[in-house]
Amino acid sequence: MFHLVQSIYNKIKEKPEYSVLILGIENSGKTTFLEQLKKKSKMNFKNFNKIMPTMGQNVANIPIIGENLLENSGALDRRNNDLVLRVWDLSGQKKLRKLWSRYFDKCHAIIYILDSSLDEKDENMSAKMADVVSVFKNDLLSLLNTNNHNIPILILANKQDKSDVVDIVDLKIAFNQELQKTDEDFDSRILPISAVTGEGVDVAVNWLVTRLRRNSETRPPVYK
Ligand SMILES: Nc1nc2c(ncn2[C@@H]2O[C@H](COP(=O)(O)OP(=O)(O)O)[C@@H](O)[C@H]2O)c(=O)[nH]1
Ligand SMILES: [Mg+2]
Repeated sequence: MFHLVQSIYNKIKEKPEYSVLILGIENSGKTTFLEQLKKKSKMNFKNFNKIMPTMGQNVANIPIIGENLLENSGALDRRNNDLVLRVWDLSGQKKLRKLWSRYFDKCHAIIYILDSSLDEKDENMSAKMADVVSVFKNDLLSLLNTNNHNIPILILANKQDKSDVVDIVDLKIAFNQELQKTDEDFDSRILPISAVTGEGVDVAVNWLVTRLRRNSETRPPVYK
């Protein structure tokens, strides 16, 4: 009886909503990652092969139960969620990256996603990664202001399903160097994922939700 009442209550009460930005240069897998979140949440999602380059933005509300997506929570009904991630997939094209910073003050977490795969044409792996790190620095880190110091930053090394990928340790060194240059002590983490297979995505969501809950007094969610 208690569980029934609890379950009905959960369906009708206002839920805390946290905004999460997905940033990263074009082709890194931002939209595929968002579609993977929808897939794991038993929502309608786009066929990964039919995703076109994003011109404006894509937004989706992802239900979370505990620290998990529906797929991993054991629950059958997403209305039993206890919080919502409002996930913004913004365009990574050069001229549109300037718009990212407009979203910083209102967001609760930032995901920076990168393509960590290497193919024959990337004989110079450091050049490819230098670009990824410089966008992280110039379009993200350096535009965060003092109101944003408690925003957790999750860096996702995507496309881990490919045969040749950059060593995660090298990525940690490169990104941590930039993070340490700032005056703020950002809560950050680098995790390997594949947006296509979904590998690593649950761990990533878990890391984020733990931070969002922990920060909920200093960066309160919106109730909707
Ligand atoms: N192999 C592989 N390809 C991926 C992965 N994630 C994205 N892609 C591919 O990378 C390309 C760009 O993905 P998209 O989501 O449009 O990137 P966006 O520009 O950052 O939104 C598409 O061809 C995707 O199928 C992944 O985890 N593994
Ligand atoms: Mg896109």
